[in-house]
Amino acid sequence: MELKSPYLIGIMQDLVQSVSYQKEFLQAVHEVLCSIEPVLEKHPEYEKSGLIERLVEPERTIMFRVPWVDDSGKMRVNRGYRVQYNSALGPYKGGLRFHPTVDLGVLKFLGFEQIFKNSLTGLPMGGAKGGSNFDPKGKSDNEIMHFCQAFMTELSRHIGADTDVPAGDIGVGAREIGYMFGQYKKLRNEFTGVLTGKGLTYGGSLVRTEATGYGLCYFANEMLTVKKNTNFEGKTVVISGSGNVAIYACEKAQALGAKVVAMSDSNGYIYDAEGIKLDTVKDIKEVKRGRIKEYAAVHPTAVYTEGCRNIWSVACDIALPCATQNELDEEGAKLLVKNGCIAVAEGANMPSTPEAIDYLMSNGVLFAPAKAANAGGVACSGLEMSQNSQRLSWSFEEVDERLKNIMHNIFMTIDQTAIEYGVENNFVMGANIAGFQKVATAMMAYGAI
Ligand code: NDP
Ligand code: 2IT
Repeated sequence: MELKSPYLIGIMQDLVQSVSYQKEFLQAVHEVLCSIEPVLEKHPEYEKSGLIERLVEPERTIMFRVPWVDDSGKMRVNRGYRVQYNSALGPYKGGLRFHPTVDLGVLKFLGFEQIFKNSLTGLPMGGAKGGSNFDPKGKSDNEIMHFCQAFMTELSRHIGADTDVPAGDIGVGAREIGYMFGQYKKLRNEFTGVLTGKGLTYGGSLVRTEATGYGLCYFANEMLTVKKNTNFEGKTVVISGSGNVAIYACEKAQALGAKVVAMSDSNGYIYDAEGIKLDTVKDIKEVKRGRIKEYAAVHPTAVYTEGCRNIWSVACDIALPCATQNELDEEGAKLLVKNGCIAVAEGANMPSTPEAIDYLMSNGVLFAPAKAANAGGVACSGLEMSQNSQRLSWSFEEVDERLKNIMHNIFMTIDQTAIEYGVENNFVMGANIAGFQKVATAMMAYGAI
């Protein structure tokens, strides 16, 4: 895709000049700006009020030192961040990522995407993202606790149930949320819904653990039903990653009648022609915090291949990239098309490169972009916030039903938006335009802020 509007070209050029090194951020912005060009044609007042210049700039960025002591008594220092991107629709909301690759560019891309994703959920949430370049791999429980407490000691000054509500992302799950929530509660002497993804005994919501993966499958299943008159039943599925999103995508895909044949981590992938035994994956990943390689030792008929990128060479009908950004490139997309893949739905954030997306869409593969397809996680976080405000907990069935409804509404919205703009089946444009419209309308209502 290429930009044509001089206004948007100017904004993109300024960004490229000022933050040329923030590659992922520039990639995310470029895609959104390309998509919203036709909306700007209808709304010349947006340019006059500098709407897009404001939209691409975070409202606030917090960067801080995180000093913590490791098990040998040595002082370690990491960098912590919170990018509070846009609060037009509600309190800042978005996950925290702990991974050595985290830097400002990565968090700006994630925070920027989160604005539109949260808008699509229909719930009142702004967009944010945060995290640290801390690497949880190989750290003891004690070290994780000390790091989380040190991280929250600073972060606690900047967040709050009505201000900014973080949650998990890569490297941040229930254990980390527990340590951070405990520290916040102690420092502020208040018990509020300041984080989501909490444990069930202290304000967490049923279904939040499963929500991103389940929501992804609800979305993909509906897309297949409406657009190709088919569904997951009897399909072969490949899922990259083996973390929170991948595991619960696998669980729901299997429940919907599909056979999942491959999963991965950053070291390599397993192929099990008989279908992945999810209990084994859960035991390795959730209980033992081990490597996916160990699956082949438990199930000798499965094959482990070193290196994660080749997972797309495994033949499938449906591919669900659920690991990390830019993990599916044009080469991977070509393999998927060659092997007859009919749908790709993104569980991870921005897992497909722009070239991969172009290739998939121009070869008739249904493509569900992350902003829409993985919105179930943050949507369920929004439901956790509602329950916390009410001081009530809803049943599994109730939350799951609401999640299904939200994913259904997102699909309908982006499908209809794409049709309205003359680009039927282009869900990238449908999602970007529909997500943007609500944020733009709110920002215009607020005037120059
Ligand atoms: P987890 O930390 O639970 O799992 C991450 C998985 O991705 C692991 O299998 C990990 O392998 C793999 N992975 C991470 N980084 C890389 C990398 N650089 N190269 C290859 N593999 C990698 O995270 P989640 O499952 O929560 O998140 C996965 C994706 O889903 C992310 O893009 C996240 O932003 C997105 N997402 C998460 C939501 C949530 O609610 N958790 C909601 C919406 C989107 P290894 O163990 O080897 O590092
Ligand atoms: O990318 C995402 O949407 C998340 N990591 C979940 C954010 C949240 O606030 O639940």
